[in-house]
Amino acid sequence: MNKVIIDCDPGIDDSLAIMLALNSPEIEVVGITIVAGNSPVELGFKNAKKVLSFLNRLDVPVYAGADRPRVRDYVNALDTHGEDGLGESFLPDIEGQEIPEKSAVSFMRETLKTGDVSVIALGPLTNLARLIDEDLDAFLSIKRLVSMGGNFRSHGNCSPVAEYNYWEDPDSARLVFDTLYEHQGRIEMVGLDVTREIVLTPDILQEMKRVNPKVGDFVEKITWFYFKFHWEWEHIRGCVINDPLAVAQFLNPAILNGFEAFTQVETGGISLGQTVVDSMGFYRKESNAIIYTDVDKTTFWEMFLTRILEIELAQCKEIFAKYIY
Ligand SMILES: [Ca+2]
Repeated sequence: MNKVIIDCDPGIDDSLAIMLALNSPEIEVVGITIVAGNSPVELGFKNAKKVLSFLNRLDVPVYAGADRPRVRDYVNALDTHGEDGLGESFLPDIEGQEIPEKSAVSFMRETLKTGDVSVIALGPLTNLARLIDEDLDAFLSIKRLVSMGGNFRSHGNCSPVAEYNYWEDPDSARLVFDTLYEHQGRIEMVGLDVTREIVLTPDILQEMKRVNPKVGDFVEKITWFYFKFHWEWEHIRGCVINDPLAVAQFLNPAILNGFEAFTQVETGGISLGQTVVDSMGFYRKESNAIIYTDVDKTTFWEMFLTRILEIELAQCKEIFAKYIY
């Protein structure tokens, strides 16, 4: 069994990623750690509990982590995710679920030491940077590190060149990439080049509701606000769901393709948060990142839909094939 920690900032697409992960028998989610990002950390904690409660999986522990970026001021993304961080679904808080004393970083320190636990990071990398500060060995023991963040050829989503997670806390992202370089580690960067290909359209959502009303209605509740946002800003009919792709790639490494390169994150100026990918090898430095550039959309959607809707592949193909292209 592959053990994973999901480090996230739920967040609409984080919630979909948690749903995918917990419906995947190949992995055991040993804990969910929350970082300030899309939502402030207390709200992210509450939202994780709402999703776990929906999935009947309140047994999965949730820990609260960093409430602000390493250096810069915290800017939330509630304009994108709604004032409750879950698409203004205003689902009720789950009773009796307090933030535990143990911090996200303490939990990571204990859990990662065994060397057989991976991290799927779906928010800013602040918790991981704090882990580097507090316990470098534990950080270096991460079995596999998959991060939704950054971009290579694709334009940014909160500046012309920067993706939100790394823009929000570029200093932490920088430290994570630099530390991996120093210790011959790797981060798998699931950036906007590939996540922009994953668009949940109204057609897909409609069929999801028909096939599994309970799950479909829940997904509609949390994504509807996001649909409106995408129409207003990007004129996309549907919404880009970034985070589940990182989970899918963890489960099936054939979904994404890319290349290895030395990569750094800019921490100032007009390129703040940009991932500078040395794809041509100018710096003659060893790679510290796998940069994904191609996505097998059909395989992604088949995995996502069969698992969260709990349907067979044949049924999935029959219903959804016409909407996935
Ligand atoms: Ca996220």
